[in-house]
Amino acid sequence: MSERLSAEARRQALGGLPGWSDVQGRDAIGKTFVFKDFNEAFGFMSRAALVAEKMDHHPEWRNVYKTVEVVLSTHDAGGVTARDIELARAMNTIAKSTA
Ligand code: H2B
Repeated sequence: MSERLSAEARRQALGGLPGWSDVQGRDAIGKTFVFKDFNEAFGFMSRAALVAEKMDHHPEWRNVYKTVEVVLSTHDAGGVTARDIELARAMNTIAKSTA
């Protein structure tokens, strides 16, 4: 099982993840993605869902029209682990190529 990242490791990881930041009040990271329209937002979610399922690591997320709010935390570990960083990175890559 993955271990929670140290404060320093997490700070460094977030430095390389544009748009991601600590979630207030809990041990998690989050990002709000805004797309052109619902079609693009849902396309992003579909592709991210396939990656998440393959990783067996799943996001908490909420979609309203063209906005997707994502929160990542490793529930089994009670906080942010390398698995969250990996999924966050994959989501940024998917969002870049979603158009
Ligand atoms: N997703 C997330 N975000 N955190 C987890 O701890 C987690 C998960 N655990 N997806 C997985 C599923 C676990 O429950 C299964 C049994 O592997």
